[in-house]
Amino acid sequence: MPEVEILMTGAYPAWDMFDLEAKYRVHRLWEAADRQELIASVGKDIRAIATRGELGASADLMKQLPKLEIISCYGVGTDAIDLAYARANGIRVTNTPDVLTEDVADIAIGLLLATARQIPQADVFVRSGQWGNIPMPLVTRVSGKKVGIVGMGRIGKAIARRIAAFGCDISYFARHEDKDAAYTYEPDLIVLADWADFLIVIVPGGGATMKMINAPVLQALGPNGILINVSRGTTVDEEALITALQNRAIRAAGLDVFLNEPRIDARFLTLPNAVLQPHHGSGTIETRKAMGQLVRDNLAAHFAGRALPTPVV
Ligand code: 8YV
Repeated sequence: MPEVEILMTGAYPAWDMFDLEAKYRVHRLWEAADRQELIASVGKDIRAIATRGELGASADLMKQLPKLEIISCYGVGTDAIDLAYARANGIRVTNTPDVLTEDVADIAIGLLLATARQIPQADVFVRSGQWGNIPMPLVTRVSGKKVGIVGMGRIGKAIARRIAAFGCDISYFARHEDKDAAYTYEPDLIVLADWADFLIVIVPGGGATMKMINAPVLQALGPNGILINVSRGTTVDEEALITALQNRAIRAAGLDVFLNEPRIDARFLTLPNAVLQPHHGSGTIETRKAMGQLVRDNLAAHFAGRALPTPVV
C-alpha cells in the first residue's frame, strides 16, 4: 500500500512529529521556503491535513488538495477551518475536545489573579529592588466578586467551577440558557458587563461572536472592571480594547489570544495594565500529549475505516 501523505500546516511537539512521521509521509508546510510550490508539487497526493486550532484550513487550501479526505485539528476550536466547504465536499473534520478543558480553565483563573493581584508587576517590583524603598501599590481582591462568564460550554463550566471556589457570584451570557448550569443566565451582554467586576470570555470564534466584546460592553464593564479572554482574538474589538486600556475605561485585561497571532498589535506590548500570554491555554505537557494522541487516533481511525473518536464534520 502506498504511504498516506499528510500535510501539516504547523509544528507539533517532537513526540507527535516522531509518531506521525513513523506512520505517514508528512509534508511540513510551515517550513517550506515556497508554500505554493510545495502544494503544487505534493498537493495532488495529500489525503489528510494535520492543523492547529489557530491555523485552521481555508477552502482555498482544500481546493488544491483533490484527494483530501480528513482534517485533524490539534485544538478544540475549528473556527479557522472552512467547515462549510469541508461538509460540502465530503471532507471529514476532527478536533480535540475535553482533553484541554481543565488547562484552559486554569489559565483563565491564572490571568484573573495575575491582572487583579498584579502578579507580573509585583514580580518586577521585587526583582528591580523597589521593595523596601516604596510601597507596592495596593491591588484588587478576587474572592467574593461578581464574575460574568461569556460562553457556558465545557470550558465555561470548568471556569465557573473554579470561580465558585472563590466565593464569587457567577452569571453568564450565552446564546441560550443552559439548564444544566447552576448559575444565573443573563441574555443581555451589556447588562452582564455592567453587573460584573470581571468578565471572562470563552465562546467559540467565528462570525457569530466576531467583536462581541466591543466599546459599549467595555464601557459597561467600567473603570474597575477586568476583562479576561481565553477564547479567540476575533471575539474582541481590539481597537476598542486598546483604547479602553489606554484610557483606563477598564482596569485591566488578561489576554491569551489576539488577532494576527503571533504578530499581535504592538500597542498591547506598551500597556502596563494588560497581562499577555502566547495563546498557551492548552500548553501543558499533559494536555498537549493528549491532544497529539487524539489527532493521531482520529487519523488512524479514518484510514482504518473505523468511526472517528471526535468528529466535527
Ligand atoms: C490551540 C486552541 O489549538 O483548542 C484550541 O482551539 O486554540 C488551542 O488549544 C493550540 O494552541 C494548538 O495550536
